[in-house]
Amino acid sequence: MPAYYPASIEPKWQSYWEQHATFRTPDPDELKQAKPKYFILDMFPYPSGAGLHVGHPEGYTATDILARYKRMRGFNVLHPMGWDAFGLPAEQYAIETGTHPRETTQKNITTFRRQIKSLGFSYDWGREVDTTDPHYFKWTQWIFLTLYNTWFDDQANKGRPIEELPVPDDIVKQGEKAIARFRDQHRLVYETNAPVNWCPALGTVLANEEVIDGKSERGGHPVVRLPLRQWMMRITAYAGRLLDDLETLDWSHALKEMQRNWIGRSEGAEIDFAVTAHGKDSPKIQVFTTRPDTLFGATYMVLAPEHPLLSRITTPEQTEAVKTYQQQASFKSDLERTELAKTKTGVFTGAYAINPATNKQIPIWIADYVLSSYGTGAIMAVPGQDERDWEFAEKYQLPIIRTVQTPADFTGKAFTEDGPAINSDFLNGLHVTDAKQKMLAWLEEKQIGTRRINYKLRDWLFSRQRYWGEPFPLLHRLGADGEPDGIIEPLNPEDLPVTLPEMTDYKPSGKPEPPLGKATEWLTVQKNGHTYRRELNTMPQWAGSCWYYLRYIDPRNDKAFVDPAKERYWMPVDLYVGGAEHAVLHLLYARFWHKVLFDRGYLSTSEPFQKLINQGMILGEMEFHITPELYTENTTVLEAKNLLAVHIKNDEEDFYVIKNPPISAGSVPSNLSEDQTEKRKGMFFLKGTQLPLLGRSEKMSKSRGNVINPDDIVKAYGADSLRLYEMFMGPLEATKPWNTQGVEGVFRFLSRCWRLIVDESSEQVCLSPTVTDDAPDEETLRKLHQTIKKVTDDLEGMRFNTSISALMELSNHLARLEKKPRWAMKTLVLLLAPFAPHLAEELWQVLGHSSTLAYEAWPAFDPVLTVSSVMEIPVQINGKLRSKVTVPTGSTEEICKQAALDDDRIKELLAGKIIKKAIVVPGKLINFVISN
Ligand code: ANZ
Repeated sequence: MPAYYPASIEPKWQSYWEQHATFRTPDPDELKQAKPKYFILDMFPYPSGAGLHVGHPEGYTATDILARYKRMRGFNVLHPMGWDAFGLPAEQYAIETGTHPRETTQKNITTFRRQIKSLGFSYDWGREVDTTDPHYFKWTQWIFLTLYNTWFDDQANKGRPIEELPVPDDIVKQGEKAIARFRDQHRLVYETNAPVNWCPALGTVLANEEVIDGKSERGGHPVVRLPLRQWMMRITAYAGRLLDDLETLDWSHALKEMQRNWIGRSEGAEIDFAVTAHGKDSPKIQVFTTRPDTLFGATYMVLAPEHPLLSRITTPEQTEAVKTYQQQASFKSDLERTELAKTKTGVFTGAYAINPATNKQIPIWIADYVLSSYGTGAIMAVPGQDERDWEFAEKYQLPIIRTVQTPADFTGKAFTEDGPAINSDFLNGLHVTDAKQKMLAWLEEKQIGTRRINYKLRDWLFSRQRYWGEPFPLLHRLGADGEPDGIIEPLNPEDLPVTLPEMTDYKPSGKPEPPLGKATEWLTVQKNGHTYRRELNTMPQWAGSCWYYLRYIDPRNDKAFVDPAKERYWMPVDLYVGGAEHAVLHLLYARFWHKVLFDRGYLSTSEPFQKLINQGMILGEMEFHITPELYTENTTVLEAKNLLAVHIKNDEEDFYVIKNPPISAGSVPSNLSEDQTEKRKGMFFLKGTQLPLLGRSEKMSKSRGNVINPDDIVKAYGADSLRLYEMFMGPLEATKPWNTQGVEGVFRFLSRCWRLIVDESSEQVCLSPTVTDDAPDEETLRKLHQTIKKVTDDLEGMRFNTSISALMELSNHLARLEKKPRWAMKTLVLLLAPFAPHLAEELWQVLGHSSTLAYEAWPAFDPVLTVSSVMEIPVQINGKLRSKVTVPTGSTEEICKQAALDDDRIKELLAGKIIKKAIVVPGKLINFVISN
């Protein structure tokens, strides 16, 4: 009767853990004895209305297995969970239905929490955080102020308090406002007029990643670029450190590469070009180039349409054309101007500059493929060596001079590879690297150029014109006219948090202005005899996730965002697991904040996440299609009694039957199930035939209808099976297709473990009479030690799938035993515990224990017993092979010799003989030298 029935076991243990606070993590000062710490972190989810997806439990199960394993190994484990709960969907829903975003968010959190708890993860729920909770975002605002009050000292290469910023005397002389402005220009948080993506149809400003090909991701509405007052964070100041410190991290090469590419370090030079025909005070245009060696081939210059010098250098005849072009460019995003642009466009300014190497006049153009936000916003164009410049030169008939010798077989246009310099005077003959160095030295000597490192990384556009986000803790002082007078007053820490005003109307105003502007009472503040207006922007969703890992360390502290002693104990995060979609921005932003807090003395580590793993994506179930090419006119599809036969006439003509896919001739069936197929040499075939199939699985999505809901799996098979299956699918980091049959497979394995220990013939759950106190036999002993070693090594290496295989093998072995040694059963249960904790707890109880196994010691293995159990060794007498003996692998000389002496044949041959010498090479051979 008591078959394995997870629905009765799992809720029982979940409430046991909750009631006993089994996974409450003690603070370091509560520990009675010193313990090594292990901080294991999941990327916390955005609690969407759709509920948990099977992709979530993948990473959560991996970390949970390790958290449980580490506890059993004596670590003090910090394993928390929380909610990244600000965000656009709740606000859009509020606009549509009038439901307050807080309500929607809380409802979604409740669902997520229930779902996550139903999977039996060993989180310390007492440390749960919610980014929308004022007790939490009070500290997000506090950290914001810390960044606001920090400037970056290039010399010291670190952030320092704004009060320590040296203010030049002439500014001090100009008074309060000038000093304030000077400081504002140097803060890590600053204001600027930045172009934003404004979507009139949605009535909101969108983040770059919410705009696809010039249209809003939601609804596909046109998006225009508008300049708007924006808050920025000076992440670029930290570009060098964000790049260099990647070296110290235990992250995958691919992940580090993504970060490196995003930061995009470029080594090159800044070179000055003098503009002609402007008399003595002719302005200089500075360009950034990574190829100073090509200077002799710079036949024209291009400025970004926004370049500030344009108004000075453009000739009257060209002014109109330049203005029109500037306006057109202002509507385009950087992406549209560069990667998406089909052709290059530009306008001549009428002005010329001098190429400092050739002393020749070259025309100055503007073109939108040059971006104002990179380098100096101006380039020297070298069409011979740069493809973009070539295309432009060809279109506008500008001269092209090659400065690198092309190979004889080169037929292309711009030549971007290495080769000897030509047409370049003192550089001729030198290859690119040497030519660069020589040109740099020449430029420096003539004082027309300097070495320069640039980064692709842009400052972080930090403000959003939305309701459901953290308000900025800043006030704008109002002048007599009721308008901001330019003085900004940060709030004092004791005035935090600034909470959101209660509103009923979340509708956008139709203008790119923040909805908080409608909260008239909330936005005006009286302070020190002045009237202020609150900053109306809110923070982007990234803000809350920039530091949540620190709050878990000390979640209820209302004096500080984290207590320094606790921070020193827990940081850095030992393992961080999450999706690759956060491989760039979230990690860069969090590392940036962390470094600032470190510089300001609030943290003890300069990097937050020591080791990081990206779990692979889980795709929908495999679908199988008959290879479409096989549908020729010779293919006929016959229908008979619900069976479909596909008949193919070709050289290997055959007759195939497919079970009931409702297809018609010419259509491609895709609902073959996996058991109707077989895989040979990496290809899928219709089972038992030569008919090739295309096996494919797609991303899970609502529209494809292939989304798997974890709740359904838990209901049908239990949480332990879901956990085990997600780990058994393949390596954690691989992309894997879902397969419900696989869940059945692991369910059968767990049922077998159950039957090993539980007496199924009894009415109640009790120990099977086959479990005895007998000592395990030699083979079982070795199997156990080998499995302990395998599972331990695999857990350390995060190879969950292979450790599960080892447990399956062990259970098969144990199932074959008539009498099952209790010690073997205990070991199996302890090894299983991190993977299938509910079942393990239940079996542990059946084995006679009265409390949780969560802190039981992890089984140890004896290395001697882990090697393959026995081996044969040849036994010689006077060099002649006489017999073979079987000994345990790794046996000592003594044991080998004794085994040989005990061998019947050897005993016979040695009878009455004197052994002069016994040569024993353990594991290889035994040779007795005797006198005849
Ligand atoms: C002359 C040259 C010759 C260049 C050549 C390249 C190849 P990275 O840093 O690797 O992306 N550039 C500089 N500033 C720019 C801007 N604001 N907008 C668009 N392009 C810009 O590449 C830097 C190179 O991109 C610079 O080197 C410059 O073109 C261009 F054979 O200068 B080069």
